Amino acid sequence: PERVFSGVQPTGNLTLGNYLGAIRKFVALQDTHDCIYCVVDLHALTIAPDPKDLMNATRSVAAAYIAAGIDVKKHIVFNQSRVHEHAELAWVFNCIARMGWLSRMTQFKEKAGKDRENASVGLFAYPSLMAADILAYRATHVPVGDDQKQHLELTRDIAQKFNNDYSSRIKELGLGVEMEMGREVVNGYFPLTEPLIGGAATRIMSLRDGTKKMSKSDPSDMSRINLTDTEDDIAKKIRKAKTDTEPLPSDVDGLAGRAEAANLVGILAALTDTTPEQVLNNHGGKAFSEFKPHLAEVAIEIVSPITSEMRRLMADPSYIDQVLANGGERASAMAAETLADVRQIVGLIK
Ligand code: AQP
Repeated sequence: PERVFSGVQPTGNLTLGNYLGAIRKFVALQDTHDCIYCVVDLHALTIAPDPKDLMNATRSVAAAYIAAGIDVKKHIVFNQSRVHEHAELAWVFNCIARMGWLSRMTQFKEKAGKDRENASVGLFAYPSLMAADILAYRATHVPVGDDQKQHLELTRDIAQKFNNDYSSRIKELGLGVEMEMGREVVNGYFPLTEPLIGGAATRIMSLRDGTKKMSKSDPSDMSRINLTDTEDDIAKKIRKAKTDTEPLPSDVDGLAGRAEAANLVGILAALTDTTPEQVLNNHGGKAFSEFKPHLAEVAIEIVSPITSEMRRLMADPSYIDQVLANGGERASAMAAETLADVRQIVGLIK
């Protein structure tokens, strides 16, 4: 069966990038898949957040999931730290993953900066924990933005090495299925998870710099649209978004070398579930002074109902806490089965 897992870090205000690149896709997958959506609070510890901010941000991501339309009865929503199996499996994976693999992760290089010696071990080992999040549920598909592609490849590498290293043990215990791993056929326990990266919103860029990802941790609030922004904030940020002075081109080839223009076109395409081609069919030739108010109107129409529902849910977080507790119980039951198998496979007595 196809099983979807994904997560968002509670590390600040969610952006339109997180919504279009991830949460909107989470919602779309609900009808066809069994879905598990996590608020990855253990991952957020890598930036040493203030404890109260972390708790608040954790509830806020859960509120965004619910407000965006995730059905918490049918699917599972919970916070990562509740299910101790994530941390346990991450340790096993730390012993599978190689230093070289993790050293090549561009997110680590970016976030650690120049002072590598001073980066936390947690930041370095982040992708092992992410692999554990996914594989604790033996998820087959993970909807993410383009920036997470490399981490997903690492998840596959970890699954593949685990399956190879323990192939005969997995067979002996009758816990695996035959899988093709490179040129060999082995008895695999973990699936090779597929990323789901697609649509117009794989990478929403900063409103101030079309070459940088829109990110919750960007120091400039004008660089992003937050899911908590007011309608006026959204209109202002789009009005002030950096652009060039040319009108919009009539086809996508004309967007080459125009990163900011391409970004605004991509945002409208993602918001309206169309393509940049279709956006340019309708808006090609228009000046930004005409295009931006339209984009703002559409963004407000989609974001505002989510913002107000998030605000309503956050006013009394008891419902959110109940959702997280209930989701945590259901997730625990599933992850516990995986860990029982893994303990047997690797030889840990319980
Ligand atoms: N700009 C983006 N465009 C498309 N998708 C994006 N995502 C993030 N930014 C964009 C996707 O959102 C999901 C959750 O991200 P995360 O919070 O786990 O971590 P991140 O990718 O590091 O996101 P941020 O906003 O950039 O956070 P900070 O600033 O804390 O590092 C992922 O699926 C991601 O691809």
